[in-house]
Formats: sequence, structure tokens, C-alpha cells
Amino acid sequence: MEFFKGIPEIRYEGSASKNPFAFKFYDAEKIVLGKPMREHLPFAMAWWHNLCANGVDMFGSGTADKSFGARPGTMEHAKAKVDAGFEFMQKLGIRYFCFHDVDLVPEADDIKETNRRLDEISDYILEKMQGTDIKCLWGTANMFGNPRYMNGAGSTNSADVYCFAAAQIKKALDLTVKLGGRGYVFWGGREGYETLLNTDVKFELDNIARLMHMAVDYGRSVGFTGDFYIEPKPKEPMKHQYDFDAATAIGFLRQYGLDKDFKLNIEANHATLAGHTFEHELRICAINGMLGSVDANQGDFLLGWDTDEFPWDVYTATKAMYEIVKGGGLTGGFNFDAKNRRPSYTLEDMVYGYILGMDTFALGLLNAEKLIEEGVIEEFVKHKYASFESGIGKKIVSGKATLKELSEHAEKLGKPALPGSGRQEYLEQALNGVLFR
Ligand code: XUL
Ligand code: CO
Repeated sequence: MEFFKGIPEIRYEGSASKNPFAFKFYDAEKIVLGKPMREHLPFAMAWWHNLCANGVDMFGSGTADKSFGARPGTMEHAKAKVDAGFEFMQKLGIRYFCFHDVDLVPEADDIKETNRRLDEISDYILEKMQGTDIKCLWGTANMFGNPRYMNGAGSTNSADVYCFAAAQIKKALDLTVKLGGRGYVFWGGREGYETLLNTDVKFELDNIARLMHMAVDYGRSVGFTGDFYIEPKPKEPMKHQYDFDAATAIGFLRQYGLDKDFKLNIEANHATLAGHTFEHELRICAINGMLGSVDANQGDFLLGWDTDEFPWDVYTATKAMYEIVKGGGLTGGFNFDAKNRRPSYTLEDMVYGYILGMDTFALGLLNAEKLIEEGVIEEFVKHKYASFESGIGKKIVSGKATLKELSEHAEKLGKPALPGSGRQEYLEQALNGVLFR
């Protein structure tokens, strides 16, 4: 059965094309900086937004029909979603998908039955994968939706609930291994607190780390060789979430000895909620050897919540791709953790969303290539710190200088010359030149 009727395979037609069902910039085989675009940009479909989310929000019910010809809440529906998802990925040339356990099947009251359903659906997904080049990018367990996680999963006050979190992680890891996933994600949506009046922060952090250590031990024992990822987010649904941003998550991973097995999954909209830019979060990862995967979306600066929009901001995509390429690339990929706006409720809108997102990141990559080849930014930044290449500066960098010596140097000078200009406007001009030349 064809679900996306009338929608052709989406091909690259170039920037002059006016065909809304064509890529204008994403040209999978085009060589950019020494390798095909598709290798720079391993795009993934997010099962939850694409195949499950129907536009329901806090004020209104769904607008989109995601039944795919079956009754929601049944295994027939779960299978129809697989069929629709594979048709979607094949039509768009998307080679990866990401999933939460409960995106795949309806959750039963008894976890044994949920797990049986997961076995059945993953057999079906494996069958569908055969003969295609579609693979799993990462899997995860939804440890935020069910009421049992009201006080957290790893951070819960209930040892029994903690065991359910462990059981879900174990199963989701089994599924990730079964489907050949590159990574496994922890997004701690309920790992945080509303008020310190009822919270033992130290105990909760220790317990989250214990759970992650058990996940690593189990994952490695069943043949999971990929990266574990923390996906930082500062708030929403909790007022304060422990994985606030990249720097906080990296500190946590190091403190608890998890940094060898984990990297980060950086989501653009989460970065902006934390008061950072997307590219800032990527830079923090890159300089710490933690560049893992990306949840590609964008927020709205007028709104203080996670709007998960399909990315269209080419400036941000350019700066992000510049960081990623210069940082040596991702070990994961680009998962579109993005959803259509509620009034964009048709099947065509789903396709437009992905074309938009894929073209935006392709443009970002092409611009990053130009920025790197022109070298204006790199050259400027290198030159900016030139005073540390000789004399007292060189001694500071060598680690051999003492505070006394530096103080003597300052006294000798009496008053330093102003440091070289930051030249922000000159560099922004150079960036615009690359974007619009
Ligand atoms: C929520 C979010 C999640 C994670 C996976 O803000 O981004 O969908 O990506 O649990
Ligand atoms: Co996400």
C-alpha cells in the first residue's frame, strides 16, 4: 500500500528549480570537502514527530491524521507506521531513523507484554530494512511520558520505578543492537526538579550516574559498540533539568567516569533554551572530544519553549556546519527532531518539512566549505592570539611562567597597548559575502 500518494522520489534539481518536491541544495553524491554530501550529512527520520505526533497541544486536539489506514493503539497501526516510515525515508533518500521504545508500539499495562510487542515490531522493521540502505541512527527509551516517571527515572524517589527505567533501557539497548544502531540516547526530560524543598540533588545525580553505568555495562555485554549520548536541555518539562547544557553534561560525565563511553547529542532548540547558540554548544563538544550527534531543528526566539521547528535558518546551519566540519564530523548524524506546525497537517507537509531541513543543512555545509576555503575567519582567529607565539606570551603557553614574572613584565610596561580589534563587523561582512556572493 502506498501512503504518500502522488509524491515522487525527491531528487536534486538545483537551486533554480521551482519544484517543491525536489532538493534545491542537497545533492547526495556531490563531493564537498573531499567526501559526498550524504557522508557529511547522515540524515535521520525521528519516528515520534514524523509518524506519531498529530499536532495535539496543550490547548487542542490533533489536526493531522497519522493513522495510516489502521486503528491507533493496535499492532496493525504499529506496522502501518513502519510501512509509511520506510516509504517516506525511501522517497526522500533518508538512510537513518531514530526511535523511542514507545514510538514503535502501544505501551501495555504489563512490561512483559510491551516487550513482546517490541520483539514483534523490531522483527518487522528488520525485514523492511533488508534490501534497503536504511539503518538505525540511535534508539532511546521514553522515560518521561508514563506517570510513573513524574519524579524522574534515574532521579526518581521510587526504587521500583528506577527498576522500570532500567528495564526499559535494557530493552531499548537490545532493540538498538538488533537494528544496528550507531548510538543510544539519554534525554533526561524528567531528570530534574521543581523545588529544592523536596529534592536531594546529590542523591539524584548519583543515582542517574549509577543507571548510566549499568546501561554501559549491559550495552557492552550485548555487543553495543556505538556511543552513548546525553542530550542536554535546560528545562521543559522540568523547571530545572540536570543536563542543562553541553558544559554541564560534560562535567557530569567526567565526574562520574562516564566520559569514555558517552558523547553528546546536541539539539539546536535546546541550545537556545539554555541561552546559548547552537554553534556554541557544538564548539564546547568539539573542544572536549564530545561531538556525537545532532537533533536538527530550531526554536523561535519570541517563544520560550521547545517549538521543534524544521530548520530553515541558513546562518545558523552555516555556523553549525562550520563547527562540525572543523571539529572532525559527528560520530552520529542529523536527526530531525522537528515537527510540522499544527496547521500544516497534510502528508505533503511532512515531505516539505524534510526537504526544507535537508536543504538547509546542505546549504550550511556548502557555506562552511566556502568559509573554510576562504580561510578569513580561521586566519583572523589565529592572528588574534599572535602575542602568545613569542616572548612572554609563548612562555605563558609553555606553562613555565610564574605570576611574579608576569607581574614584573607588567610593571616594566607601565601600561599595555590596547589589544587588537575584535573586528566583528569585518567578519560578519565576510560571512555575508560567503552566503550571498
Ligand atoms: C525532547 C527531545 C526528545 C529527545 C529524545 O525535547 O528532544 O525528543 O530527542 O528523547
Ligand atoms: Co531531541
